[in-house]
Amino acid sequence: MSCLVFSLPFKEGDAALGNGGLARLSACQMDSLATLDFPAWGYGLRYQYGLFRQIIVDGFQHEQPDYWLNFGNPWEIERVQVSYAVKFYGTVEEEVSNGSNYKVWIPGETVEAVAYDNPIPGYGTRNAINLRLWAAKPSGQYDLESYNTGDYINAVVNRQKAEIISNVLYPDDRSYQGKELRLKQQYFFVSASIQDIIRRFKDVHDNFDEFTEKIALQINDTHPSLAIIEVMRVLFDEEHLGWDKAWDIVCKIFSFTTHTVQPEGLEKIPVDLMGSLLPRHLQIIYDINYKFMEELKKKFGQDYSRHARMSIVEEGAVKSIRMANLSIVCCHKVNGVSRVHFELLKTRVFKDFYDLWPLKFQYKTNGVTQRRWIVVSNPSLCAVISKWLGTEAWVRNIDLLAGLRDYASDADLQQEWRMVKKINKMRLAEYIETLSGVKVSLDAMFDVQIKRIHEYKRQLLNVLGIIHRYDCIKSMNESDRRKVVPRVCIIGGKAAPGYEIAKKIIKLCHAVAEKVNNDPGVGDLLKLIFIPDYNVSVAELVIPGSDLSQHVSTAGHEASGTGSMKFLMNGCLLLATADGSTVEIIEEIGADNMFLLGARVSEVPALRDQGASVRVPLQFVRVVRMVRDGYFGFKDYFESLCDTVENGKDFYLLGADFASYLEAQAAADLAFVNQEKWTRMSILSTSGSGRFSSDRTIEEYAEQTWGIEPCKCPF
Ligand code: GPK
Repeated sequence: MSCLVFSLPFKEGDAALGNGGLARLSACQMDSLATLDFPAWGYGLRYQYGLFRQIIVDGFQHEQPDYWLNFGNPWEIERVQVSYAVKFYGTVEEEVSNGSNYKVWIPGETVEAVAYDNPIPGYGTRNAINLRLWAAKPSGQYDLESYNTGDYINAVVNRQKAEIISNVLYPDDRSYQGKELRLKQQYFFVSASIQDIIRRFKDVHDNFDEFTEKIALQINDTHPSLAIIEVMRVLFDEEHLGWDKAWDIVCKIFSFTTHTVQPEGLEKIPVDLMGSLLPRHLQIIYDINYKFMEELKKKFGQDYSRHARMSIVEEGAVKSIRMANLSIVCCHKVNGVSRVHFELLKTRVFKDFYDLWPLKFQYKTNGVTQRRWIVVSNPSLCAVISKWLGTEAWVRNIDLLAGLRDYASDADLQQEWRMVKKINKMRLAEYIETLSGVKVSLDAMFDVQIKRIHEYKRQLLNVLGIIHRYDCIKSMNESDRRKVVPRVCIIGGKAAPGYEIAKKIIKLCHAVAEKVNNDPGVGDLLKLIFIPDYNVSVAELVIPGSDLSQHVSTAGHEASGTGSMKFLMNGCLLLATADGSTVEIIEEIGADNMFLLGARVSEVPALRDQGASVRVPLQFVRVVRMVRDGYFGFKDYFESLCDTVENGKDFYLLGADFASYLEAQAAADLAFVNQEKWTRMSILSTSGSGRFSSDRTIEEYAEQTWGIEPCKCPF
């Protein structure tokens, strides 16, 4: 039995407080907000256990808890004096005040939220913004009854249970199982943040007249969308502003970004759960929905199927609240995260809403921060860029990177560029050797796919392509073998603990690696490395050391993708489908400077309709057969994995795209042989990456969605 447990040579572990691209995007955006001098704060949960650590035992993923606070966290400031009571359960009662009826929520449980501040300093500015994370603590309000009746021990133990709320991050991105603890986390986060925002506003204002001018709240996917209802509740029930005034404020301050394409990825909360945990919120949701349905009737008459599709309440087997519909109804803007995503929102996912409110819908293509993804993670490249541009100003003004275009064919720059890549490849090769014992050749093309494991991201396509490459090498004569471009294929990513097919893909990577890496007949021509516990620190090491990176989701499934942008900035060439933000990357750097493959978004539905009769190349049939027949062992275990791509069940179209995938890989081989050409493409990738800085995304949000301006620190 082999067991790999690794720690990186860095000073501290990641604060792994998110799952994948969604949270990493926020991290980049916080850096941009601070650097561009915007007056903005981020709110989140201070999980004690971040995303699980992935360890690999005999090629299988196992999850270990990530108790990241073990050695303390020097970057946070605990604000014991900033804490709020968060209520759950209980009943709603009527109260008469000043001759009017009001609802009063009598909670059944109260938990305290304590603030931990994480300052985010901007680059080249005195501005620092705040990421305020909430930790759950027992409420300060003692349950006098149990203390008085002498059940002291139980009373203390029960108080400790409160801390469970912020204990652990749910590791399944985009699957929502209607778990009570998850909803509790969401409301805990939302209630504390809204109380904090309103308190900070009230510190300097006597009434709510300027609330909509001073405050803009961005809902990052639907997870915090209860904030909308919470503001409505506070303004209506507690501040007694009246329904219309409260509603007007809510509609003006909230905007929503959606990050998904799949309708099944949209969050739904069972009504029973909502009614028990948050009884007053459920009433308010019903009231909002009633008014919305009235509006629909006026606009579309008796089109009941349309009403049913658009309703915030889903009347299915399990009656549920559709959090995306709620967010669209209440927010003044709905943003997608790339142009392709925007088109899909308009024509498929939220078509009915787009018909009703076309002006609400916009998109802001995602971006990443060059400060972390070039300056911090690739200091050698940073130095070369600054030298050739004659300035470091690109660190704050990314558009300047375009200036490198003029030197893309310059022999001196090319040489320095290659040297940087070599240094980074050496660093990565050392890491690979320490963790796997495999020595890799620096002359090989480092071909990388690192991201969460999902069927739609098609890591399986990559592995099947590697099997094909292996199969070809095995059948070559000596002279053909001399023409093979050596490859080091690197795959990394975590599978959600309950996502069986994703876990099988990880096992297949290991099974194939075992065979290929130990085949003396293959040697340096092909190596497959699975990097365990992929996280941001690993990415900082891997991305600068990559030659090629893969972003091969089935077209129409990746809302945007941001990993590709990090590779692009680091001069790694992309092998990609025309999906998500890749379509815009093509416009910036040109299709000639990357390796495109696969069906386009518009072609996917027709291919799916063909089912089992879709054209699949023989090579595909052969490599799947090798896996099925047990060529890599674990014959029975891989059977269900093979079933997902054969016999008309290949929903993600691996078979249909396989020939094109192999062609793109062959084109990459050909380009790599010509190092001048490759280096030119690499320089053009970096120089064309400016549009994909989160600085641009944030500037668009500030102008088009929030209506805010930079506010320079006055001292
Ligand atoms: C989207 F809906 C979700 C989710 O639950 N988790 C997640 O990481 C990602 N995402 C998308 O998959 C990416 O395409 C996108 O770039 C990223 O969010 C940020 O928008």
